Amino acid sequence: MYSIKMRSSKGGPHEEGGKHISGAERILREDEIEEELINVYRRAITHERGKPDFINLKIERIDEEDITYKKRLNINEHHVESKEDGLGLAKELLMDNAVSEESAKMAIQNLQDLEESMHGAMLIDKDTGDRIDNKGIKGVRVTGIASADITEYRESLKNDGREGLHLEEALILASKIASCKGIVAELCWSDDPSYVIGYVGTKDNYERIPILKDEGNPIGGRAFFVDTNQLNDDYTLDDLIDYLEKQVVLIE
Ligand code: PML
Ligand code: MG
Repeated sequence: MYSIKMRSSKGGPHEEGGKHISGAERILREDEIEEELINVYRRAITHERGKPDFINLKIERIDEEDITYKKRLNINEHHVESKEDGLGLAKELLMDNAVSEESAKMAIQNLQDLEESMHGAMLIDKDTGDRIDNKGIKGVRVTGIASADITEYRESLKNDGREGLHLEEALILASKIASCKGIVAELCWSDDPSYVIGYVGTKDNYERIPILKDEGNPIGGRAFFVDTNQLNDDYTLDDLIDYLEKQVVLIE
C-alpha cells in the first residue's frame, strides 16, 4: 500500500507562513495511485479557499504490518436553528462524554478566538480546559488515515442517506481520533467559508451538528479532549501525539 498526501497553501509553504488552502490523504494500492493523483491535484487547484501557489505531494510506501484497522463511528444527525443552538448542543454533548463544562466552554472560546485556521488540532485537558500541546497554530496533524475500502465505505454512507467529501473525510478522521487511547472527545468545524456544519466526535459516535459557525467565516479548527489520568510513563503525551500523527489506521 502507498500513502498519498497533498497539502496546498498560498503565499508560500505552510512552514514559511503560507495560508492553508486544502489537504488530502489517500492510502491506495499501487495500481490506484495514478488516477487518484489527478483527483487530488484538481482538489488542490479548485478550492473555495483560493488558488494555491504551493502544492506539496508526497507518496510513501507503507508496510502491511504497520497498518491497524478500526471501526467507523456511527452518525447521529442533529437539528439546530442557529449557531448559538449548535454551540450549546456541542457543549452538552461534550459534557455527556466526560468533558467538564469549563473545558468545553474554553475549547469553544479558543476555536472562536483563532485569528487564522489551525493546520492541525489543539489538545485540551478535558478537566481543566488547559491547552496541553505546545504546537501553537500548527497544532497536532492527524495523518495516516483512509477507509479500508473506499467503494464499500461510500456505499455504506449512501445507504445511510449521506454523501459528500467533507463528511466522508471528517468521519474517517474522527474515527481514528476516537480510537486513540486517552482522547475522550473531539470538537470540529470547517475552515471552508461556506461550510458551517461541524461535529462532536465521541468514542462511538459522530454527532453531526448543522451549524457551528457563521456563513462566510474562513476559520475552522479541531480540539481534542485528553484525559490526562490515562497518561503515565508507559503512555506519555508524546506517545498519544505519535499515534495521531504517525500510526496508519484504516477505517472499516
Ligand atoms: C472540514 O472538512 O473542514 C471539516 C468538516 C466537518 C463537518 C463535516 C460534515 O459532517 O459534513
Ligand atoms: Mg477545509
